[in-house]
Amino acid sequence: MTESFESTRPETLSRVLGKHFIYTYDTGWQYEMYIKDAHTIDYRIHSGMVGGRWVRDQDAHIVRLSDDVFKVSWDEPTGTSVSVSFNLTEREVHGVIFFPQWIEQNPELTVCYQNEHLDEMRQYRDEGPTYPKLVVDEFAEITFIEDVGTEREDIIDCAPAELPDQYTDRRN
Ligand code: FER
Repeated sequence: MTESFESTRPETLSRVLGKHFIYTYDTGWQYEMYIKDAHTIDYRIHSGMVGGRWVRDQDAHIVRLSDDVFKVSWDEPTGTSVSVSFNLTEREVHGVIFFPQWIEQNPELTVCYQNEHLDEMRQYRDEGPTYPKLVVDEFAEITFIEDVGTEREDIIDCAPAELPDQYTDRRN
């Protein structure tokens, strides 16, 4: 287990806890995240380099930067590190993803329901190669937000699929 220090203060997170987001990066990569509680996210990747991948109960560090800006950061069992900031007022996201070299070479190895392959992912991570990492830093537009409350197991509960327009067009 990696040592971890964090500044998450649950009492500051009421505006983001229980939120369910769908957003599209400027690259066209489409992601979905559910903020399950102050330390936990579920997510699905609908399209992009690792489209088809989905994960539940990922431990995350979640902080409030202002009334409407929150940052969610975590370290994957694959060795990928991610930090995603949500601007709720402008419905804008900025994400930075640090991919180990082995994922850039074979992204399909991570395309699965990760919870059923955790040991396999840690093994790939430890085999590498890790460096040089692929750093992807991109803005995204939030196309769907709803507040579903915390601790729900029925928000992200199956593999990603093609999303209907109502979730991918921000005019909705
Ligand atoms: C995101 C960017 C990257 C995100 C998840 C990832 C759910 C995860 C990438 C990976 O594990 O390969 O905005 O949100």
